[in-house]
Amino acid sequence: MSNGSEQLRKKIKEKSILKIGGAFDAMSAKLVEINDFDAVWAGSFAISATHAVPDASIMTMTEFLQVAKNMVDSCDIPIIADCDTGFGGPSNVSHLVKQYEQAGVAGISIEDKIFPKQNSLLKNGKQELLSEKEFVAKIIAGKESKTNQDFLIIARTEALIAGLGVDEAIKRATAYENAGADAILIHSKSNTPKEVFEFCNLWKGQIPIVVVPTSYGSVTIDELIEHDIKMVIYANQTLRIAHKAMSLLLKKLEKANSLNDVDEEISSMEEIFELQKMFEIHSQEKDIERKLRNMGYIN
Ligand code: SPV
Ligand code: MG
Repeated sequence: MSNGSEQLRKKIKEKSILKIGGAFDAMSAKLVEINDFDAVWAGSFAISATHAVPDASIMTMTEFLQVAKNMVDSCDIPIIADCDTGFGGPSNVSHLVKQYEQAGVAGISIEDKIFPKQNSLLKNGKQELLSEKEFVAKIIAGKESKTNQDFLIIARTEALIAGLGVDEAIKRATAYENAGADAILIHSKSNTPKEVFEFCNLWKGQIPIVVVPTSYGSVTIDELIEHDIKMVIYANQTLRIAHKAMSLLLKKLEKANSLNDVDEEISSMEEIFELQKMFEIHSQEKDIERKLRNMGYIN
């Protein structure tokens, strides 16, 4: 979808908050869309998990890009791609911005950690930050590589994740806005929204704030709106329910005497046919048949 960026900017202007659903492939992205979310988060944790590899800069840019492209091809809502640390230095960010923009992705997120990064919520994970200057260089490179000015570069600061405190997070976020970022993702691993709210209260910038409340799940939409947070990303719940549902099903199926023991619990073939647009083939076939008849190939 080529106007994803424009659509995303319009929603940011018009809505009090955007709900962004995490997805890991085209089907989960489609389900996010069908269930009325504003945009899709193509997260590195979930996509790495579906390849059964760690969320630690193991997959390559082209592998992540292919997954995002599949989502773009199957969805009409904007796709936001989690590009970790930008897969390298400023030249890598420059390349990825061109590639993702061309693929129809609405925006990307890059974070100020050192490559290779580890998932932010991993207990005792390595969470070392790049210098502010080096990350600013990446933002400049990304901004200068846009051809569509609506394409969003979300700068994600991991200052709170690295334990550096709210003042450092504000300092970095301000520098990232000045360098040309289009939004700030402030991430936190705290189990309350306190430090994120402190950040919001101190924030003097003009660009929108984005949060991923995985670790502070009790926070409400109303509280997020009160703190002027513009986008909330539910990053990995679809992945975790898929993992749980498949595990439960397989446990039961392995012990089952017949498939009927699990039939009630799973989606019907028709529901999947609907999602993959199987029924459209019928109307396309009928249309081709009519045209062939008009052309005299069929009586
Ligand atoms: C992701 O979903 O891949 C994220 C968010 O980056 S987190 O897993 O919390 O780091
Ligand atoms: Mg990630």
